[in-house]
Amino acid sequence: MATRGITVNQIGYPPDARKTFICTGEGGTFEIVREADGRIVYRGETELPVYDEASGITVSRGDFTACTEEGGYFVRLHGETSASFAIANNPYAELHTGLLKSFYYFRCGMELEEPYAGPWKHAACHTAEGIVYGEPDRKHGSSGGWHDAGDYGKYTGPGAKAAADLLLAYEFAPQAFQRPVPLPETDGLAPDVLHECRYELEWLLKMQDERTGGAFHKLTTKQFPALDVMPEDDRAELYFMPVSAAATGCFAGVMALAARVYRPFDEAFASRCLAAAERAWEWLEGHPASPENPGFKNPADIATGEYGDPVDLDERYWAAGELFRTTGEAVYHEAFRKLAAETFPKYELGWADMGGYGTIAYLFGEKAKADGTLHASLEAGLLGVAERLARRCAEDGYLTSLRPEDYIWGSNMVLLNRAMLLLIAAKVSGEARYQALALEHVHYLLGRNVLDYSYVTGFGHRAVRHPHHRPSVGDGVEEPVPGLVSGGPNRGLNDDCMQEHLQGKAPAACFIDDELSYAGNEVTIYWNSPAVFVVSHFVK
Ligand code: G3I
Ligand code: 9MR
Ligand code: ZN
Repeated sequence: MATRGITVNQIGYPPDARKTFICTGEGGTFEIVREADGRIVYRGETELPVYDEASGITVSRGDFTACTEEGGYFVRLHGETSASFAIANNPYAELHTGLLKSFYYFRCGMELEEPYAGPWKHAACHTAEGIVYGEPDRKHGSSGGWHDAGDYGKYTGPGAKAAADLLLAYEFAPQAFQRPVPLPETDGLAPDVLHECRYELEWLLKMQDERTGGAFHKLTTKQFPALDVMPEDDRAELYFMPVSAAATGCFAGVMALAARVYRPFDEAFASRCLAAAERAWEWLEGHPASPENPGFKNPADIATGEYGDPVDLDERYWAAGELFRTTGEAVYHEAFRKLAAETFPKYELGWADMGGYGTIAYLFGEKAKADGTLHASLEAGLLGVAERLARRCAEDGYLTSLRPEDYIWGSNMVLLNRAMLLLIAAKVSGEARYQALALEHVHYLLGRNVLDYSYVTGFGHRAVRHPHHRPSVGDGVEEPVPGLVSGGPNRGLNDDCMQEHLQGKAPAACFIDDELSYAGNEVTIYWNSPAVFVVSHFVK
């Protein structure tokens, strides 16, 4: 399907939202046409064209906010048409369920059965014990959890980020999780998001070294299997790689968060999570942060994702903040205040920079218990970041906060993490415009971008179809597993496929829908999880 010059959110827009399409070039008089009967429901003029640095082209925007009647539509301009889209009361409900369901497809260690998985069913995988690296005789149960991405590794930091996003999504926007996915565990008692997340948390608990309380950095085979290998056919030995402070910090953070969220549903599980968090905290106390510690590095015989992170202050800060919020204990407050005085990013929600989770924990914890000065300064800092993002949105041709330099490996996570921050800022300040800007980021993800791609498999008229995702490549099913967020444009062109096809492209155009492009078109749990968080805020 050819790229269209007129781009829209290919799913659609809520009636009361600002509605904009973006087209390449000069624009002019446009029409909004109702699909059912070809009737023109609105006629307007595009705004003055602007040069979009990230895309390397001039674009024009057309505003049709005035159209509020539910229905299917497309944009027509100079005889060209856009993809069709809906104006609907709850347009993202199916998308939201699809994004959440992707975690079920990422599950490791159990059979994905046809009633839930449809054609993407497969046998149980990775059920063997893992070997503690360097201790060939020490083996442990290692099954469960979610595969990280297009590969079958399971990594503690990325798993903690993904689970945290889902738990926070539920805390901030519970209304979005009322419908069953459904999942094998659906019981009508706890919402499915908590069932899904527990699948990962139970695995994460296995990543805590029972001897020391530290968390193993990752559990993977030595090499990546070939691209068409189904999970159940990947039978190489699995290794628990050494404990790292970064992994232990975010392990403590997510377990303390889980203890709070699961308490009303399952007291015993909540207590297990809290005990695990406290034990990990003790490990951190016994292994203070040091600028000399380079963090985890792959040993010479290990080629899977490194997820290296030499700065662990942010993970410690998250752990302290979350333990304080959940327990109210002064020791964690004291630790948090000390860590807050150190210099590291406090508003990032990535797999490496996790300070934002600590800040959220402190800002949304019991205010009466907080240090007023610190609380106010973190709040002001967050709103300062949101203001900067808002200014960038105003400068960007496609209305997102991404600058040309932000189109890196996993740029769609940059996009979605920014939208998360804007939504948090909207909660903190009560400013609805931050929420509206977050929605502009969703529009980009779903097709309103220079490539006219919806970056979510199975959602939108021109969705990516060839993700670097082993099950999608190896299962013999034509359609990829649905609901997966692709990494997105990456100006670094860090794989051979991108190198071959994308030389000289503008940052936002550095993307190819090819299964060989692992640096642009892979999928991961921690690109899907901020998407769930963000879309939750626009679902009734
Ligand atoms: O942050 C810097 C930025 O400041 C700089 O301008 C830019 C220039 O290249 O680089 C940015 O760093 C990039 C970093 O991702 C950002 O998060 C690195 O170049 C880039 O190499 C790095 O890529 C990571 C990639 O692994 C390679 O290590 C991705 O974040 C990470 O998502 C990805 O993770 C892989 C796992 O290893 C294995 N499993 C699949 C997964 C997804 O592809
Ligand atoms: O498939 C791997 C993907 O999951 C990783 O994100 C990526 C970067 O670590 O590596 C991919 O594996 C490639 C390897 O690095 C180089 N040879 C080709 C592999 C893809 O089949
Ligand atoms: Zn598996």
